[in-house]
Amino acid sequence: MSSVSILLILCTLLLAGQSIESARSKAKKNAILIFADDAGFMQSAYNNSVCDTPNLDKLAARGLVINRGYTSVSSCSPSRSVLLTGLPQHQNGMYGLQHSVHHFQSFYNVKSLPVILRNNGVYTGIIGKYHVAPRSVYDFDYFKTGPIQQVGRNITYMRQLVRTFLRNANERDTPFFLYIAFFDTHRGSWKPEDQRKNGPFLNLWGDGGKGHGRIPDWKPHVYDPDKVLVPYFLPDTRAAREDIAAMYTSFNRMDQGIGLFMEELKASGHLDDTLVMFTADNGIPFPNAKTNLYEPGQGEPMMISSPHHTKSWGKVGNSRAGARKEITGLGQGRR
Ligand SMILES: [Ca+2]
Repeated sequence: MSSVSILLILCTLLLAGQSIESARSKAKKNAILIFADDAGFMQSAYNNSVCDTPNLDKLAARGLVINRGYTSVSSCSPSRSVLLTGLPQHQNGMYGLQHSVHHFQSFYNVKSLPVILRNNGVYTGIIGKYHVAPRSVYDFDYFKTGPIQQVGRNITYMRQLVRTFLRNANERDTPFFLYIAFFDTHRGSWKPEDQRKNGPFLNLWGDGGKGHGRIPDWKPHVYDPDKVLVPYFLPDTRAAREDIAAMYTSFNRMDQGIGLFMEELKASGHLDDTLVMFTADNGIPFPNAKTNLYEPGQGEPMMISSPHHTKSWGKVGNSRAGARKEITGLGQGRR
């Protein structure tokens, strides 16, 4: 069973089961799934000591770090379809990418997580990248999927959307499921002029530089290419190091966004009745990783923070602590 299937089952059991539990208790149980795009193992929880991830570190301290998480397919739309249906792509129909000429979509009779939850009285929302179809299969009550960069990288804008969603949930007085799908750390445009302006990972977009705009809540971190950790599956070249440094900035922006969302969750009164999960759709956008069946393409970071399972806080699931680090000597990757 893939890790995303486990997540789906967790959500369904937790949320849909409340119609039974609510007869006994007024306590609500909610879920937030934070989904990164093409993100790797840059958190301290996975032994990266260079990229700053204080908010994912806090989440790790409040939850379980899964050390053997995998996607079903190392490609965006199919991975998301599996996440949201619990069915492998050959059963849900999303064999390839949804957008443009690829034009894949799931079968009309597929039941997705948000629709199942809605039918059980759960308020559902998506903020960020969608990349699945059709809407009738993958529908949410609160649907904020564009403009794409604004809903996936502008952490101030995303924070406002999260606040609105949580306010709506409180007004409805129902449990909720919120799917926050970042565009970070996907690469930006391949056009040389766009890369020069915004950086290869849109790492300059919104940093306050000339023509970049400013994301008010973001404090950009710039990384020295000489100090980044080059994974074992990449050549240690200047070009690779510069790309990794840019990706760290994008990853750190996401981390800062997660900190903002957790503040909003706390302010809404739901920090202690909400399951928070973090994972990604496929490996990092580098050779041997994204779209490949190798470990760097299929392996995903994964954390699950449950306020009801405090004994698991700070622990690592299926740990072989230090083994990977010792084998590669790189200090980056799973434990
Ligand atoms: Ca992706």
